[in-house]
Amino acid sequence: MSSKSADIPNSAPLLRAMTDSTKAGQLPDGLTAQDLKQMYEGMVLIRAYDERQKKLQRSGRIGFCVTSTGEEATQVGIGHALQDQDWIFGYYRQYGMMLYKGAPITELADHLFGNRDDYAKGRQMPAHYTNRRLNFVSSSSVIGTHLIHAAGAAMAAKYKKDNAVITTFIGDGGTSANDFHSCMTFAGVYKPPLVIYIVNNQYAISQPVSKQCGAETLHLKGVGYGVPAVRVDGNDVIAVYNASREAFAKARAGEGPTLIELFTYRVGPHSSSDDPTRYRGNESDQWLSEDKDPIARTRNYLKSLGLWDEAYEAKIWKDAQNQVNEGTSGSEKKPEPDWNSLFEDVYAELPPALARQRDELIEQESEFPRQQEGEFPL
Ligand SMILES: Cc1ncc(C[n+]2csc(CCOP(=O)(O)OP(=O)(O)O)c2C)c(N)n1
Repeated sequence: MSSKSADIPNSAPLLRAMTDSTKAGQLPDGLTAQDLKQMYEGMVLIRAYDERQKKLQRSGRIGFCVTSTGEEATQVGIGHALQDQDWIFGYYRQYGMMLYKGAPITELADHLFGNRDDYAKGRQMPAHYTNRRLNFVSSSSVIGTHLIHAAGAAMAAKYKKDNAVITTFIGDGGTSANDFHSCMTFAGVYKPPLVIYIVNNQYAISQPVSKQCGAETLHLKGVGYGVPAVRVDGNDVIAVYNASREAFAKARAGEGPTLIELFTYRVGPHSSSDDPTRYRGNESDQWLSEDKDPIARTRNYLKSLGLWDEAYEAKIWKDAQNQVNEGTSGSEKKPEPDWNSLFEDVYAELPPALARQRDELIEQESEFPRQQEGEFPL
């Protein structure tokens, strides 16, 4: 590694499942062959979606995107352990869980294009997804604010005894935000059914963990607040699943919160506005190697179980790409939201001053033709 590379903390062991040689060739406890293939296919779909997002952005058809290439196992391992009544308070990099839980690609793409069917009506920052059916709560662009909402929701779930687990997510950099510490205080004191994930992908934009935090590992931040904490190999989908299943069972049994540090790597840029080669050279190449890439590792594990062959591989990639193509091409053709929609959703009855502004805007808009469809206005 170059001197610029992330300073990988290694003083606490990472919980692993797939790379334990005694386990190779055996189905893990509580998972069927079908589960493992479903998880693998889920990760493939996320990567195919990321590839499409990048192309759409590079060709100027969407303005901005965020990818999670390299972090697929963190999302699928957790997604597999979640139950329907559970909640997800994530940030911009957890959309893979929505895909895994069956959110249609079109829904995600409508949001990226900010078109008339975008659930946020073009008002949210792109890549800030949400889904009511999946209890996937819309996040703010301000890092960390959702963590205190999650702690509050978990306390409510405890009082209501509704058997829901609340999950929340923060990046390594985000653990420096005040809201992380407020969330941890409430979690430690009130012991609600909350599972806090630190997705340690080793960088907060250009800042490696060693420049963000004096502690050697991030899971230690749980210990200080009285929240049991574990450190898991975030590129091992079964280890992520196992840790989540255990934490969720504890939460449902009234045994309180858990903090899970998922040690992983962001292979791509922070967002489409970032150029990571400027601060870490070509370091990311090594994280798509057979022994690190979560998809390659799961593929090798499936092979060891006799569950994989070339025809299966070709089929699932083709299916994923078709799904992504169909989902995104429809979204591109849809028109932008109506100007009218800017004035909806806050007041049951629009105050006269706002109604006047709306009428003026619509009148002006009819005088100036819109930009061509598909042209991003930035
Ligand atoms: C309070 C706040 N400070 C700074 C920013 C700018 N910002 C956006 S993303 C980001 C880095 C976040 O890194 P990390 O928490 O490690 O998550 P990752 O993107 O690596 O998954 C920063 C500093 C912000 N959005 N909000």
